[in-house]
Amino acid sequence: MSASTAAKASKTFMYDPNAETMPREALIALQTARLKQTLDRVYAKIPHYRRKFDAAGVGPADFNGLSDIVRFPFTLKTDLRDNYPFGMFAVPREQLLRVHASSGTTGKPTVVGYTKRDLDTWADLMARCFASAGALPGDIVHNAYGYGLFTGGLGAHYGAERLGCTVVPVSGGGTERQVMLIDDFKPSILCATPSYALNIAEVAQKMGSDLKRSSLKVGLFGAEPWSDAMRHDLQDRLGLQAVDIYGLSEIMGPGVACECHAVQSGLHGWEDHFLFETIDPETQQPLPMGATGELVITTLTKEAQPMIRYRTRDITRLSNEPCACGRTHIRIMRVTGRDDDMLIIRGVNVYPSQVEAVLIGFPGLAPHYQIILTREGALDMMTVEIEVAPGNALSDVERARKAKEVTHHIKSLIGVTCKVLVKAEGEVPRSQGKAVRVKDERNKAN
Ligand code: DLL
Repeated sequence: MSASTAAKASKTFMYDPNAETMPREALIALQTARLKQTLDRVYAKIPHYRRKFDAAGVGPADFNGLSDIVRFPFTLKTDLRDNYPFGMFAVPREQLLRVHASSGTTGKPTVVGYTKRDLDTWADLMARCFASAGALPGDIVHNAYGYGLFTGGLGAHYGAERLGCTVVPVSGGGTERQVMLIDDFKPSILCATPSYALNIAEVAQKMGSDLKRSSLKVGLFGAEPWSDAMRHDLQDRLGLQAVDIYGLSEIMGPGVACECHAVQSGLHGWEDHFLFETIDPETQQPLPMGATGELVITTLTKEAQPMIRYRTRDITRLSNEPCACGRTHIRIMRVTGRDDDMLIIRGVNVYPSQVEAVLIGFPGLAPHYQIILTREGALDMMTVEIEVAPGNALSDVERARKAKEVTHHIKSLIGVTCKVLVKAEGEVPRSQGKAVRVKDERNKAN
């Protein structure tokens, strides 16, 4: 490590350098011991796992090292649904201090629960994330993640407190008030989904508040896929360093992995608490390090609700190349989208975040977009709705010309043919939390 990198890295660790810079051999030994315990516990305490292991012909005794994990069956979101609401817990319900739930696309939500120790671990890991993003004790954290059943608000809240920050628990919505509070309280850290951060930036501009010159220094953005183009746009509008944070309720909530502010490339996955694998979503076979596929996570320390080989549906790749910040944990490279969000348009696979990367920074356009799917005959059609940049009223002819330019760019960069509609200012819906990027009208009666 060069002297300047070392200096940068040393500033980076405000939380738990020993856990984050553990040598690989020590990390493997810790993971192995913790996984062994986890397998014993789930087999003994959760009938669902016992049945699944028995059906697959494996048991905790078959685990003799990390590479044996591939012998164990996957856990899916449907397993949580089938055991709704409280059937996946390894402790009596009375020992849960909190539950969260994520809304499913159909029917019942997925319920997750935490013991006191789980909540402590979560706060510790979120504190690690804040520190890795560049937050310091004493910083003011403006937390615009939604509070409630969603894990974002409370997850960030207790992590920021654990690091010793002052939390402003503003939650999502009421965007003008958010801008006023940022102007008045002078937070240095902003927590929000990237799409909501963009909404805040836009409303601030309309209110005549220049957030670029505000107190904000770091944005902890996650809970939805976003592109590097969006990162640069947010950094530019908000005058901060936009850091990617990843997590999911089934595993814990936010804080499973986070970028470091020193390097901002790939999210450090906290391997002392989680085991990360990637698989080919089609064949379900494990992939080698560096290959792109579906992220699979096993929890190593969860007490209430351990997860064995949970299929996240998130598409990414892992990197074990050393990071200049000094952390030894594996990096989860930017999640490009979910396996189930992938669109197949005339035989071409497309993720909404790829479309985003083309649209953002396009001259004369605002970074708001939505993808509408329709069906024409047997073919799926994709229409991309985008918006003119503020104060840039275009004539119909100019809009059609702009639409053509964008169509051409999407075709040449992603390889998919789509329609583009350039709408007037304010016509594309704004996000208050997780943005709805795709509207599926394929089954809508004409
Ligand atoms: O979104 C937890 C969270 C809150 C993460 C705040 C980060 C910040 P769920 O509602 O269960 O939990 O949704 C989890 O969101 O499987 C991904 O598909 C997506 N996701 C989360 N973080 C990222 C990210 C929270 N940084 C699902 N990049 C995950 C891309 C993300 N997708």
